[in-house]
Amino acid sequence: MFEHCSLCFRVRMAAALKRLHLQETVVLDDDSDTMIGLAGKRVIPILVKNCGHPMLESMDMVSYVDSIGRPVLTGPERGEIAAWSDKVVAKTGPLTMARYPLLGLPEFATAAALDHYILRKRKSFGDFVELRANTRRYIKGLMPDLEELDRLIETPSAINGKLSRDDIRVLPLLRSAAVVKGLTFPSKVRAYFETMMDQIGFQPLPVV
Ligand SMILES: N[C@@H](CCC(=O)N[C@@H](CS)C(=O)NCC(=O)O)C(=O)O
Repeated sequence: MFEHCSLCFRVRMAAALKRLHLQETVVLDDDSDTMIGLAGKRVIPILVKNCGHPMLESMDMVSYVDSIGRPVLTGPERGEIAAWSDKVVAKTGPLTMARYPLLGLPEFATAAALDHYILRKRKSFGDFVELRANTRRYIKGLMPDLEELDRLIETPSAINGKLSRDDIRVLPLLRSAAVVKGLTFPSKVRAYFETMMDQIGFQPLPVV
């Protein structure tokens, strides 16, 4: 996993909700060899089951983790929440991608790993300094989506009133968005974010 990765956080969140131990290994961004050795290709997250079999799809990993013992993600799912998650990723990326390297995260612990990340993300998102310089514009673009989410949240401890896969879709995206200094969550979004992070026992990432 990478510490900054929201897909990885889906799996970590599912394990935490179940109070299951998940052995977490952070790889350096340039350590493709480890990923290829486990999964046959460069991909994150990878869940290696106790039998040694690797899983490569985060939502399959969530289902697998939830199937151990009594399931907790039993609440209803709403199409609006999945649609919200799908569309918001494009709006958070320009804000978050250029900030992750500033957070002192373990996947960027060497100069080579950090530069590897910057080079590959610069290809899809553009220059990081320019992205950060346009923070206000990107926040403005994201706020209507956060207001929409505010209207969709049913309770602070489960987006649809009872824990479901929709919580797994949304909380990791909020954890990522929360790294942006100057981005204020609407009140129900903030309450949901704080309650859920508390429920799973994770501190938010640093804010820059
Ligand atoms: N369907 C996969 C998608 C995985 C995925 O897109 N992972 C990205 C990281 S967020 C990745 O592996 N990128 C390759 C890289 O980091 O070089 C899942 O949900 O687990």
